Amino acid sequence: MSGEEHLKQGKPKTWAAGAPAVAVSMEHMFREAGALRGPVGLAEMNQFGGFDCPSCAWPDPDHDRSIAEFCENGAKAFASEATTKRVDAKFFAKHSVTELAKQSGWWHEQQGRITEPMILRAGASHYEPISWDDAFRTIADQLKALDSPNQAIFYTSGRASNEAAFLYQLFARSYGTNNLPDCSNMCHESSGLALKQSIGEGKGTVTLDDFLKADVILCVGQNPGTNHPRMLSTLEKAVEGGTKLVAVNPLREAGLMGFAHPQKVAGMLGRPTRLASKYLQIRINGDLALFRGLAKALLEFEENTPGSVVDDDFIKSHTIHYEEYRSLAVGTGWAEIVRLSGIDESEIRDLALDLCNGSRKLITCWAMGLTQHRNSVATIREVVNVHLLLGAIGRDGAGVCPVRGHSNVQGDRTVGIWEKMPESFLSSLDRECGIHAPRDHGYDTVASIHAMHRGEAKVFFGLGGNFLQAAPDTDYTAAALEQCELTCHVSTKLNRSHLVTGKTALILPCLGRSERDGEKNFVTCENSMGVVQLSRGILAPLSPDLRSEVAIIAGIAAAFFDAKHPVPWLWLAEDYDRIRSLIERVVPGFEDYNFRVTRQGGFYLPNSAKERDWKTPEQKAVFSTAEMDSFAVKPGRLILQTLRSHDQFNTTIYGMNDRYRGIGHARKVILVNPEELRERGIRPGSKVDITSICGDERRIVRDFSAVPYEMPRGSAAAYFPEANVLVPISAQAKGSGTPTSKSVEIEIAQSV
Ligand SMILES: Nc1nc2c(c(=O)[nH]1)N[C@H]1C(S)=C(S)[C@@H](COP(=O)(O)OP(=O)(O)OC[C@H]3O[C@@H](n4cnc5c(=O)[nH]c(N)nc54)[C@H](O)[C@@H]3O)O[C@H]1N2
Ligand SMILES: Nc1nc2c(c(=O)[nH]1)N[C@H]1C(S)=C(S)[C@@H](COP(=O)(O)OP(=O)(O)OC[C@H]3O[C@@H](n4cnc5c(=O)[nH]c(N)nc54)[C@H](O)[C@@H]3O)O[C@H]1N2
Ligand SMILES: [Mo]
Repeated sequence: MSGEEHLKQGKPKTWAAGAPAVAVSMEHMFREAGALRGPVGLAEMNQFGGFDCPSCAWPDPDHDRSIAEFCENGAKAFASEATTKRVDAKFFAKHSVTELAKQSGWWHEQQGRITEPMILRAGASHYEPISWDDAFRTIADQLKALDSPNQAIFYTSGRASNEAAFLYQLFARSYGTNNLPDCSNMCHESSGLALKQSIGEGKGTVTLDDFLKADVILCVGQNPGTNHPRMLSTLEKAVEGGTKLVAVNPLREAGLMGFAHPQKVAGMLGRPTRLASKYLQIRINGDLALFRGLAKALLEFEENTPGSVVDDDFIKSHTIHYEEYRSLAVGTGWAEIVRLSGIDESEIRDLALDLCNGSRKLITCWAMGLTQHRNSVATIREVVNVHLLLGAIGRDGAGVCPVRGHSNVQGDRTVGIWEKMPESFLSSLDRECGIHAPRDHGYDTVASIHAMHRGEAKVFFGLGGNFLQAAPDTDYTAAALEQCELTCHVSTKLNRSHLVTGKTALILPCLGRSERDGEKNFVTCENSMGVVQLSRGILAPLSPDLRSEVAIIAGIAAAFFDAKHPVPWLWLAEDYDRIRSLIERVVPGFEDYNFRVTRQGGFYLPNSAKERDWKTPEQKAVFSTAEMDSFAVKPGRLILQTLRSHDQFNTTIYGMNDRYRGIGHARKVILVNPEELRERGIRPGSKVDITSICGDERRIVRDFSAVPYEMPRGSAAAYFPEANVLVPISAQAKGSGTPTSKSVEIEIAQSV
């Protein structure tokens, strides 16, 4: 396999997993980690007392785990981390930064683990080794030289453990800034905000057991076959027990249609369980209209048979603004609902009928298809409106389920990674740690990019992640990073953010989650359903020069502060129990942290909405009444969504295939509704230039292969991060600030 592009298109698949998934898992494991490291590591992944899968945040069963609680993409993530290939001083001596920057993301990923700290000195062409102490001193000196702590930015990607994340934000705030943007700003920020406003809790309200009790599960704007494959076993069990699964997605994704369980004989023989009983192929960004239509239909059924559909008792005792919402939904015309959603009235009524059996057990799951649009917050609040009508929150078999991405993105936020943590958190932090945390809000991801671009922020520090490639508007973000005095990344693998740098750049290589962290230390993570669990690495570290994220942060803090500072950084890093004790004192819900987390399966954090205790200003769940709209483009243009292929984890490119969609050996592709291609006279497989339009601004990428692909008229899709060049920095979701990576206005034209 090579990173070269030579597109092969086959038929999209109609089910996911089965024998091919197992074969691909094994191939990645043996190729990268070898016959010794591979099987030993994989056997411990997601087991009680083992390490947490470094891929997605889907929970593990609370009890009865099977001997292989992982999926193909978890296996790829593990293999990528456990690889025995090395990016060491010799590698960097051989390749200049300019030369490395010419290579593809796939090539970068193939090179292996970074094994020692490296520095790119001002004006130098190559990275060279640096000792840990000198690296810490360089960072501390640079931070001291700034005019204000707000000139530094501390980014976090959601793989950092609770312990690392807590220590990191403690350092940033002790230093004097709330500039703590994270990947969540680009991910589920809209979900957190919408849920907070509507139900007073920014997290989902269901557990795995609820899935087996639901009548209907709506899976909206999510591709679990690729991005949360372990979710398919849960969905299969639910469907086998009589639950109806309904998919809402512009693309017909294999993993929503069928699943062949790799641990079952029928699954291995390629006999899948049918999953979705209805598949609503919605227009991109048509979801607000769909859920408004669903509410309208439910209210109409209620008119006809009063007391049978809407949960009156719940609405009376638990909610406000019902009457306003009811008249808004009833007054919305069907024609408008159908036009904006692209879904027929009869289909919407049919779906509503599934919810009219009196038990009202609805779960709605969603991911990036809902969160990365201009009206995402309003859309997610509309989902909640439907749940409130049915009283489908805080009850068995019912609730809302934003399906998180990175394995600890939810935990990072819980322990303080946010540019605007509430006063309650900051005041406990001050009290328990003896610091004075600043109170002014910091920069989120997009604001950080602007601040660097203006030259107002001069140090960029990344705890994991690949900021350049994850952020919108790649060229603008690159120019922003290049303005910095220092860019510094704590990383496991080489990525493009190491190659587009400030004047000086540092790479600080850390242990991966599968590796042992000393004799005794383990870390903890919170999954998508609020369960905190321990994660203990098992493999020998690939190099003696790797340090844990905790040790790296403590090292920097100790180099920056003198011994009189109230936080004993190095002492905390010696034994992570000490960090957990501190978290326990600062963050509610972590009582007896060190004890409870060592129990099998960990513990659930409290969730007020699940208990129907509404932490909104009014102490009630709130119906919202947004204008119904959807992203519209000028005639002749298309709406582009940027999404993940089957062979990547975010910006990490494991391979060049998107097996379930039938696309092989290419990533610079644009999937387009076939008629749209025909009308433009663009032949399948030919090369097109894509221009995105935002006001007067134009951004362009060239030579993408055009692929006809079944989806609603007016839509297109291309892979993240290749298409990020097209996502305008100024296009953000209202309220949450998330870049609108799923609704970009574009034109396409045959390349010349
Ligand atoms: N293997 C693997 N696993 C991953 C990741 C990975 O890259 N690889 N990434 C992790 C991360 S950080 C995250 S956030 C999650 C992401 O998980 P997903 O959200 O599943 O990821 P995307 O590929 O962005 O897919 C978005 C889906 O939404 C659909 N969609 C797009 N626009 C709309 C719309 O307007 N309405 C509706 N209803 N649907 C729409 C797309 O067709 C696509 O199926 O996965 C996590 N897990
Ligand atoms: N256009 C477009 N843009 C998007 C999205 C989209 O759908 N479309 N999705 C957005 C979403 S949902 C997200 S979450 C962001 C993701 O943004 P990020 O989280 O910033 O990106 P990743 O690709 O997950 O980061 C990969 C890098 O993390 C490092 N790494 C891996 N494991 C570890 C570890 O254990 N410790 C440390 N310190 N480093 C490690 C490796 O060096 C690797 O290169 O991208 C966003 N960007
Ligand atoms: Mo994400």
